[in-house]
Amino acid sequence: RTLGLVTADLSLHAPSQIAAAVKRRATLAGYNVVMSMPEDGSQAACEAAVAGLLAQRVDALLINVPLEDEAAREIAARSQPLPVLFLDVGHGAPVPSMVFDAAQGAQLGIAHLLALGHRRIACLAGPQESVSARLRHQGWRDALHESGLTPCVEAHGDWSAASGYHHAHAILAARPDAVVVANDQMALGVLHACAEQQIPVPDAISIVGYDDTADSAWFTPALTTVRQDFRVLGEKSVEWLLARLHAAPLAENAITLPVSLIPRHTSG
Ligand code: IPT
Repeated sequence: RTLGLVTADLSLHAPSQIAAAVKRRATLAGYNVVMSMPEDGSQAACEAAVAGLLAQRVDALLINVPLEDEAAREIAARSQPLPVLFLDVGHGAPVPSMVFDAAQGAQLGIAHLLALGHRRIACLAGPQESVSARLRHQGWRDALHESGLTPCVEAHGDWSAASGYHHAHAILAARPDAVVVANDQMALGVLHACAEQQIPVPDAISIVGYDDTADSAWFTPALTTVRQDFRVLGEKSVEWLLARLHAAPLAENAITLPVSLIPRHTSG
């Protein structure tokens, strides 16, 4: 009995923590997990990864790579008749999905900074090819707009700490009061740039991350961030597949998981 997991780059913290959580829950249920990591972000690469897992006779599939609606629909069709659940698609995607609430997460980060009195807010978004990155970015803009504000500067990184560091230079040059960052790894790069330029965090600038990966409480200073509970995602996604495998009629098709703000020491 085997579950297949198609996963985004496991050198990134979030996908690796999701994979660990999936593995833990599957083991508990007596299932083995086989993983496949597509070579790039293309639909073809994802389809090849799915085909590879189907050839290994998996019983069900979890897909944790960012996919546009049409690509997800095709992959779901190719996976039939196996149960398949998508973890990184848009809210209205025409496939079974379990996704974190990106609009809520974006709103929480902006509301936190506004409540601290910040008005010049910079946005460091994730890669434009990622659905979740776009939703977080749009959520920030919407939340700022509600207060009559726009981002004072915007950039797109690739989720890595190196890209956060690289883009921090243009962002810090715009002298923002605060930066919302689409993930904790990029926030780590921004913190490094602040330290280098001797810009004190949070006294001169506040930083809010996104993910709350296991290391984020150990950044200097400890990172204020939006928590996506990867353990809960791993548990619930495996349970969803198990319910489908046992033909439980109650399994919902589009599940949104809430996120929460974890205030630590990079905001003030
Ligand atoms: C998303 C993470 O928030 C981000 O940091 C990055 O690791 C990305 O995954 C990789 O695809 S979490 C995902 C379930 C939207």
